[in-house]
Amino acid sequence: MRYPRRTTLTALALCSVLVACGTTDPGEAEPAEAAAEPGGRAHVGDLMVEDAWMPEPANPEVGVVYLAVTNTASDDDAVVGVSTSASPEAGLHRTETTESGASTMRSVEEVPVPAGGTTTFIEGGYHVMVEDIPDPLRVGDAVTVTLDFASGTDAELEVPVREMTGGSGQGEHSEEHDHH
Ligand SMILES: [Cu+2]
Repeated sequence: MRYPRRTTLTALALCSVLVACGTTDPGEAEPAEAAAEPGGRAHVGDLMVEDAWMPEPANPEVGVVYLAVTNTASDDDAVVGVSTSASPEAGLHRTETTESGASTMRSVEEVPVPAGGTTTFIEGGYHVMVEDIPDPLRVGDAVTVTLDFASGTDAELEVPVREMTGGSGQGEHSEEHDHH
């Protein structure tokens, strides 16, 4: 009896296209894809960065980057620095809600990524803040973002600029940064 090997290969190919195709085993990642990948992903050692994107800036000089970092190592790690091709001015920020319900944001030294955990950079929480953007970014553009980790790893990824979806976070940002 002959097994239909092509069927298996087709299933695998399909699987890699689907986003929610289960967990990715770092040991089985294709070596060719180990460095920077297009489409907001990077996989370096025990660190995986996924779903990175930048909403098209409402204020052309100010942008944010959202993403998710997963640490599969047995030691805690942290994002301790960030840089981007979009602007020389990039930093780690956290939006917090005060007791009165007001939303403020402050710059943070590091963003913890616990062992075996995922930290999400998201509207209303941690984010990469990009200021003084010299050339306006539009939907369809991509910028390079490099995250520096406490462990010494650097993860470089290509971050697509996409249409902003829902929420009012960008308005808060623009407002906040006008106070500088
Ligand atoms: Cu910010």
